[in-house]
Amino acid sequence: MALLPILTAPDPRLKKKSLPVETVDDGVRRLMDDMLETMYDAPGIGLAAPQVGVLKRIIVLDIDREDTKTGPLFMANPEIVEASDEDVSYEEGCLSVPDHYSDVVRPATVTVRYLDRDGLLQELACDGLLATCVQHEIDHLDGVLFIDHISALKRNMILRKLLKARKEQERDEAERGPAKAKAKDPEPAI
Ligand code: GNR
Ligand code: NI
Repeated sequence: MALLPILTAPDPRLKKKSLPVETVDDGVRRLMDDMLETMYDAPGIGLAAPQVGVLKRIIVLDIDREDTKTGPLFMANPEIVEASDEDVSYEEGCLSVPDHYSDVVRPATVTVRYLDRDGLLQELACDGLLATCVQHEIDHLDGVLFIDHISALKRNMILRKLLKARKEQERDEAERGPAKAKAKDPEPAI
């Protein structure tokens, strides 16, 4: 198993539509396992393949709340086949939009059809946080982030802040590079 780097917005790969998996083979299973490990390490409750730069329709989830304990869920080609008329608002976050949270309105319950880790067709009725999360993850497969569901004003503010934070980090790393090399220089022998 391996930890995979998580892409953060703005990144063009997060805006692309992912392609369906043809068969759930060992390669797909390995990616699912690496994604689950990456998700637990982050930590998060869901992760979609495009977040680790792989444009395939694969998601993993594990909700562990008092009311909902799912255990690890692995889904290839997930599809919403039923959604409630009733909507709910939930404060969402995203590992690809670090440190920002917004209320998003989505159907309260959904039924998702998918291929599991063994390639078997499954259907799962979801409510509560699981329903929100599975819709958030499927959005990623279509190049949609939770900030695409909020006002353009808020979205652009968040994207500007993310870009600024990234630039500051890059600048810090560039400054630390030579500083580190300096620290390794031998002490002058007086
Ligand atoms: O860890 C996560 N928490 C979360 C909280 C509310 C709604 C959705 C999520 S998913 C997020 C992990 C993530 O970015 N998945 O794509
Ligand atoms: Ni996300």
